[in-house]
Amino acid sequence: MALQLLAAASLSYEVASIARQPRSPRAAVRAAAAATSFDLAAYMEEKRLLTESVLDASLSSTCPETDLIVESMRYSLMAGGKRVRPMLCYAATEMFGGSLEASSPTAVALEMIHTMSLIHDDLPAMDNDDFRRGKPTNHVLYGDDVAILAGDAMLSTAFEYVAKNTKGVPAERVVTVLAMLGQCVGPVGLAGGQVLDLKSEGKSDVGLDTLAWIHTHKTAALLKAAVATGAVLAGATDAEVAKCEEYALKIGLAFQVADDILDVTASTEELGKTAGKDLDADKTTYPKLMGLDKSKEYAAAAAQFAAQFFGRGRNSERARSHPPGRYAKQLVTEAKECLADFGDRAAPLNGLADYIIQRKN
Ligand code: GRG
Repeated sequence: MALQLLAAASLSYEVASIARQPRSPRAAVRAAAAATSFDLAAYMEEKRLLTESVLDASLSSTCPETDLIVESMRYSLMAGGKRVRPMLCYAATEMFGGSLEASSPTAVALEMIHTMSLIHDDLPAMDNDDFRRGKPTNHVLYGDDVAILAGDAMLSTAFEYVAKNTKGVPAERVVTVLAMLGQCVGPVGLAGGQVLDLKSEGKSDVGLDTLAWIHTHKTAALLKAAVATGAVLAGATDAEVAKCEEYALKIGLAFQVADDILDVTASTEELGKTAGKDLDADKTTYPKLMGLDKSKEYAAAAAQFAAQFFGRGRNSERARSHPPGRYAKQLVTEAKECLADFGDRAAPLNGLADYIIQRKN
């Protein structure tokens, strides 16, 4: 099934922009897709289906002794989610003419790392949340002990999976990918960003620079790794990879700003996770530092991204009523400029950036 989807995705991408109607019924996605000649809605749905398929095939218990931990891992891995990181990886690979087969193990690893971070983020020692992706969190179902170990096992499996399953790619590229994945989880990645985030809670002297550092590492680092690894696997040069990383950091920052805003504006049902957690924990967020109105303008790009790309209806209306601010426009313009050399091949990544703001021209 995964291989069939891989083949279908490779073939159909060629004609997607001219021949296909968006398969997603989501009006917001259709509207944004219509803003570009590229059929982003179809592209996203194709990559989402591919991701679900390769994830499903990536993890199974091999003996009765591992049934419980693998069940717990699969529970969170297959719980849905937007699959943004695999999509970014696939889009970058295709931009440089690489094959989806070559990047699929890395796409799996990215989603495993992301899922691990969500399991750990939800633990009582961290954000203490009992609701994620519209379902009870891993520790609520399996207990803190198993959830911690499921996260740990998911992290190590991610690296094992890339090392064992990446085929047809020179070994040095695979080593580079493994190094990039390792870096984005460590002190200058998810873990470091999360530590500073936790230690900033309840403080009144945390400034925008610190907040940007938190977001750049806690959230944007994995998005950066997603785009960069996709590029590396396809044989992009160092300079090309650097352009991709710059692009990803810009959209990554906007992505987390949207999360901050949604935490205070959207409902638990809409989010699929408990709303208002940042306020409760007195976290440093853009709304806290700037006020909600100013941060909405600052991050109208991100609100658009969340509302339209991710189909949150109530937020689509909100996003429409808050035209993009100067900073948001600049952010997306800069992100797209990073990909200017790649011409039409950047359409999928540019399409994602286009969701960040609603352009008037
Ligand atoms: C254990 C080594 C180690 C690291 C983990 C817990 C942690 C350290 C970091 C937290 C990282 C985190 C949860 C950042 C928030 C990122 C974010 C915006 C998540 C939401 O991503 P979406 O919207 O979620 O893509 P879905 O559910 O759609 O996949």
